[in-house]
Formats: sequence, structure tokens, C-alpha cells
Amino acid sequence: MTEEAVEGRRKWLSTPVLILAVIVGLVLGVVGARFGFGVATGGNLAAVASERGLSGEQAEAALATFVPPGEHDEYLLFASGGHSGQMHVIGVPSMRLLKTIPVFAPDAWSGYGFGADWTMELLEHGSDPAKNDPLLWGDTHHPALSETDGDYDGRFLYINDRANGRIALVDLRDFKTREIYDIPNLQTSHGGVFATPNTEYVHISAKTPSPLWEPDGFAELDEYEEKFRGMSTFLSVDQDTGHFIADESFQIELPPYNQDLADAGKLASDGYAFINSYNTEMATGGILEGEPPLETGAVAADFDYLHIIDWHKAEQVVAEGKYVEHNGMRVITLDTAIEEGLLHFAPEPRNPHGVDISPDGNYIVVSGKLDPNTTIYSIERIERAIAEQDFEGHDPFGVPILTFDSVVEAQVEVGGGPLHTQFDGDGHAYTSLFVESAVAKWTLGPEAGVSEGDAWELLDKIPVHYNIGHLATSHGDTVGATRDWLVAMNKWSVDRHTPVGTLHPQNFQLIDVSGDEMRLVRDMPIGFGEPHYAQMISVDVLENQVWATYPEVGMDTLTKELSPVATTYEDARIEDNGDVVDVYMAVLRSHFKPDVVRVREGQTVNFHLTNIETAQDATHGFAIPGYNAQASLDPGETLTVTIDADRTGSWGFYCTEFCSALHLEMQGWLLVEPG
Ligand code: K7E
Ligand code: CUA
Repeated sequence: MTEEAVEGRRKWLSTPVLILAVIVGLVLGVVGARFGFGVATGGNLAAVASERGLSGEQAEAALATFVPPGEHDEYLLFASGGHSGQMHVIGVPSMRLLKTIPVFAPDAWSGYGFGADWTMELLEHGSDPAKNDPLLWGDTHHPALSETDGDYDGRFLYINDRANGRIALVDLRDFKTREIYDIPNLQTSHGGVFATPNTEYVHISAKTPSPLWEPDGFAELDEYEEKFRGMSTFLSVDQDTGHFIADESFQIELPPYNQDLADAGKLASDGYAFINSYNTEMATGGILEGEPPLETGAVAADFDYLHIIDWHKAEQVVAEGKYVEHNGMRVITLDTAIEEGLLHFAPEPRNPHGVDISPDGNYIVVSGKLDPNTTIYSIERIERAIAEQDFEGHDPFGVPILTFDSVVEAQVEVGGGPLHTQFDGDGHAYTSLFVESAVAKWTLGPEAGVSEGDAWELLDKIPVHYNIGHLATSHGDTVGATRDWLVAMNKWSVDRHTPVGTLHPQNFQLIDVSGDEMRLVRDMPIGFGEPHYAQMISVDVLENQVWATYPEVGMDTLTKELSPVATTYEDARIEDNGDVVDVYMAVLRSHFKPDVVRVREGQTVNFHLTNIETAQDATHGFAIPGYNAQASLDPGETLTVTIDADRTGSWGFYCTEFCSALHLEMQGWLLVEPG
């Protein structure tokens, strides 16, 4: 954001309710200062504020977050869509929804999962190959932007499927999902995704342990300790394409605890990965068998374990061949991980949730949802304790547990139900308080540039509405976190928005963190699948990398290369090869060439469609009634829609995207003659 704007927001007045005269003065003052235009124009603003009953504070919040028509936001927020299986792209500070990216679930608008072969193939990943039964949903939780030197670089975006243990890659040139990878030896996932500082790897770990070594994947729950295991996965990333390279990836076997959130070390802690855990009690539930509910068993102990993984060391261990191959993945067994000293635990107050590394990389912040404190470990203390073998014991599997007092740097009492922490690069941390429905702002320590006297202090708290989960600051997971905006991602909205039935929207709240005190400036109802985490990236980083149209006509969405089946207008044709008919179709305003396609019942028809347009927004659709087929072609894009012509009839296909004055005329015929 511009310095002027920051300055404008820092000048915030604090009086909550002001009389009209003050509103007038305030609004005029702010508008005058920021835009430098005359009082005559400002007179209307004061009248509007007064007519609408806005306080001075509300009027200023509106101005501070208003993005004029035709202008762009400063940041983009990439928010997971929870069990909608999608991702949402939101402008900050306007909080306008710009796009939904379908990832694990079909989306009719973009034709994802409704015809184009590439979309059907992607969605097959993770489906049971023995059944013709595609897995059509996911539960996206934690997006991770790719990083260079520890900061978002705007190339790729990764997201986990918490439900099915999968991970997806989105290419940020065209904002399309490009790969879904069903990770071996993981049933579910939560810990990740995070990218290592140069996206050498993206990390994803299990949530629920599973009997992953059993041939049929089954074991009784009374064999839990013996047969169930967790898994931490480091997926190697191809730097040119962002794709996962399975052959260069590895996993580390973990005890059957619930491995929860995770983060990558950076700068001082580069080379380490941290994963929280809960249910180190290994409770399995079984109420009808007379056992306590899982939740009771899982909170019995005072401490769980922060997992500290030295992934540089893990790379060496793999290079030395000390792994076993399991379901196509190189796995460092738990015994090897212990022997090689690449896995340590540190006690963490019971049932923690978030673990977040400060921008300087020195501090590891853990929030225990049942403890009003955040617990801060330092990498220096951790490294010293490991070197000195300063252990307070071992877990039942032999993993050394570092001495709590040796590795903990500080604890800060932040309030009820702390979950997640973000940073602003100015030595501040912001922690979401689920139980208290608030955000706490507090200071880090000297390694983050805070003086001894000011370190580890609670500075400010702001109520949010309601039940906040994650929160995201701008570049908040990176070495380059900025002190601009914070988005609180609230699970409940209760009465904040106009009633829309019994399923309420969740609520994003935009908080200005540029001043000494946090200011709530905007609510955004989220009327679609439940976001968990989000990352916020400066538009400056993305702007030059995002394509307005495909740079060459005939480009394949997945490979970003010219497709062998792309066609020009001149070459559009139909090739009847007996069982298979190949239709090479050019798509443009406002017709299809060819527009009459004649086939016989029982033939397979491949529609190779090329949108030969080069103008921004000249998108066309291709929908065939009765065949559950709808594709969307961006300018320059090529894709193939394959159908089995098993329904005879004279089917009128048409363009679904309102593309021109003659959009309605953009139609044709698929004649399926009885065979
Ligand atoms: Cu706290 Cu899945 Cu990150 Cu939801 S998790 S809030
Ligand atoms: Cu093409 Cu409507």
C-alpha cells in the first residue's frame, strides 16, 4: 500500500461515537489529506455519512478499505474452501471475492469435472481404481504459496485435502489446478501444506494415524500402538513446473499420535520442520464398549509433543540408502529416524493446535487450545538441547524428548483458546483466540528486534465475531511479513449478517494492524464452503506473472504447451475412424467450426476444441445436453471433451458463456444416428 495510505490509517482517531459536526470534520479531514481535493466535494461525504447514520470511525473504515471502481486491491488472499473442496481468491482490503478455483470438487462454470478430459483425469486421483467411482470432494485446509528465499514468489499454490490425504498444485499463471497427488501411506492430512524456504519441498503429514504397513490397511483398534502410524511427507518440487517428483520425495514414519499443524523453519531455523501433535495418549474411543469418548482420552496428559524434524539430515539419510520403499515412496522408518537423530520431541502444553515460526526464524510459537498461553521455543535452545542430549525422557517408541525448561524461551498469556499465530515483521505476533472470540497482539523477543524490556508482552486485544479459527497477515508466513492487514477467519457469524436461512455464512473480518491499536474495518460474509487457512500475497508480486490470455493459441491447460490436437480455423475438420470420431473444432465469436457433427450410436467422440481468440475475456463454453458435458475454454485454450455417443438424438450443443451479441446463435448439432 502507498505510504500515504498507511499514514492515513495510522492517524486514526479513537473516539467511538461522534456528533455530526465531528463526523463532518473527520471525513473532510481524512478525504482532504489522502486525496488532496477540495472541501466542496467533501461536503457531500459528510452528508452521506450523516444520512446513513455512520459514526466517524465507520466512515473512516469505509474510506480506508474502499477500492474505487476500476482500481485493484493491494493484496490477494488465497483462502481454502474447506469441504467445498475449492479455493477462494479475495481482494484485500476491499474483501471482494474475485474467483473460486475448483480443486478437489467439480465446478460447472469452469467445466471442471463436467467434460474436459484433463479435469476428469485430475479428479480421478485418489479414487478407487477398482470401482468406477471418482472421489468428487475434498476438504481443503492449508494453502501454501511457493517461496523463494523465504518469501512468497507467486509461482505456485499448494493445498491439502484433509479428508483424503491428497495435495493439489495450482499454477498461478492461469489459476488452474494442474495436479492432484494422492500421497502414499497417508489416509488423511492436516500438517501442511507448507513450503520450505525455496520450495525445495512441500510438506504434508497425516492427521489420523492408520495401519499403513498392513497389507489390506486394516487393524483392530486394540492394536493401535503396535500397528498404526503417522507419516510426515516431504514432496520434492520441480522448479519449472511446480509438479511433485515422487522419486525424489521421502517420508518419515511417526508414532500413532495425531500430527496436527506444521510449519517450516526459515533463516535461523532453515532445515527444520515442526509439527504439533495431540492424542499422544493414543485414545481410540469406543463408547459402546465401555471406553471413554476419544476426546476424554485424548486430553488426559498434561503435555503432547512438538515434533522437530531435521529435514536436511533426513535428505542425507535417504541419500545413504537408509530407507524402505513402501507403496512407491521412500520411507525413513521411525527406528531409523531415532537412530540417525533427525527426530526429536519437545513437550508442549496439552492438545496444541497451531505452530508458527516468526519471520526471523528464531521463534517457534505453539498455541495450546486448552491453555491460555502461547509457548515460545527458540531454535537456539532447541539446537543446544539436541547437541547436549538434554533429554527429559523418551516416548514409548524411543523418540528423545527435550527438556521442556531448556527449550522454552517464554510463555505469553494471551487468553482463551489460542489457536494460530501470525506476524507483521515489526516484532509483533497475533494469535487467534477461539474461545474468547478475539485476536491478541503481543511482542516477540530480542531475536525479532524487540528490546528486552518490551519482549513477550500482551499489547492489545480485539474482539472478533465469532469463534475465530485461523488468521492471516500480509506475507504472514514469510521472512517478509508486512504490517498492513490481518484477516480474522471466523467460524460463526450468528447475527452479523442479514438472515439467509439456517446455514449461516462464516465471517471474515478485516483488521487494520498498521497502528498501535488493532481496528476492525470490514466484515465479509463467506457464503460458501468453510475456509480454514489463507495466505495473503502482495499484488505486486503476482501482477506480472499472471496471464491475461494464453500466450499462444492452442495451449494445453495442463502442460502449458501447444497441444497436438489444437486446430486452426482452416484445419477444423471431422475424422471418422470407425469406433472413434475425432472432431477438430475451432471456437470463436460466434460460432463453432464445424457446427454439425454427425456420428453413429456407439461411437466414441473426441471433441478437440480450440478457442482461437486472443482477446481478454473472450471465453467460450461447450455444452451438450443430455451428456453431462460442459467445458469452458479461455482465450487460446485447447482441451478435449470425450463422450460415448450412447444416447441417440439430435442434440443441440451450445456456448455457455455469454460471449458476444450473437452468443445465443453460437450453437450447433450433435446428430447421433441410431446404430
Ligand atoms: Cu485450525 Cu484445519 Cu488449520 Cu481449521 S485448522 S481453523
Ligand atoms: Cu461463445 Cu457464447
